[in-house]
Amino acid sequence: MMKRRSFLASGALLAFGASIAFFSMDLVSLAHEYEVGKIKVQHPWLRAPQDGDNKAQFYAMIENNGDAPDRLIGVKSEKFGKTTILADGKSEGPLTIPPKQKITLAPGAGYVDLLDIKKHLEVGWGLEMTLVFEKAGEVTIDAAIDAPDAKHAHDAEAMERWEKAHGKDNSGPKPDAHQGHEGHMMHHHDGM
Ligand SMILES: [Cu+2]
Repeated sequence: MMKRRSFLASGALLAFGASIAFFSMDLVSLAHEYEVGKIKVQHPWLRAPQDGDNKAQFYAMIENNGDAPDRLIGVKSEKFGKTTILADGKSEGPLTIPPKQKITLAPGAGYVDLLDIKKHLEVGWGLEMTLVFEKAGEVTIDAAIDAPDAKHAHDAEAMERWEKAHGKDNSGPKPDAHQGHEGHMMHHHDGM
């Protein structure tokens, strides 16, 4: 698992890059990427569940440097149960990555639903999970856990809003910050 600090560092870089040009993330994607066979996975991240919910959405940029199409056919981890791949954001089905192309799973486009999450996913940390590609095989990645309303990977603004709403600003933890939140009973702060 990556340490929290490295996520914050790369988040700051990404926010900086994003403010210049939203689609120039390549410039700052030096770290946080994984390779298996001809497939490269960049900035895997997820939107943490809303308070009290147990499902999250997974996103990433997936590049196919091979000469043949490959498909993302599975996503697994002991931290969640069933997953549903929605390549077009609407209907269930594997995600095809054509040769020499990069596919971006992002809010408003394709994503993977992670269901039956068995553990609290702490925003700002990472979740180890395995992606299964039809040809390239399996690769274990560390997905950044972003705020439930994050617009892109390492969305520092969304994280800041989330931290304020959850009493995690600079004034330190406030034990009562969660009172009145729905689903507080499911909200365990035991780290990852
Ligand atoms: Cu990243």
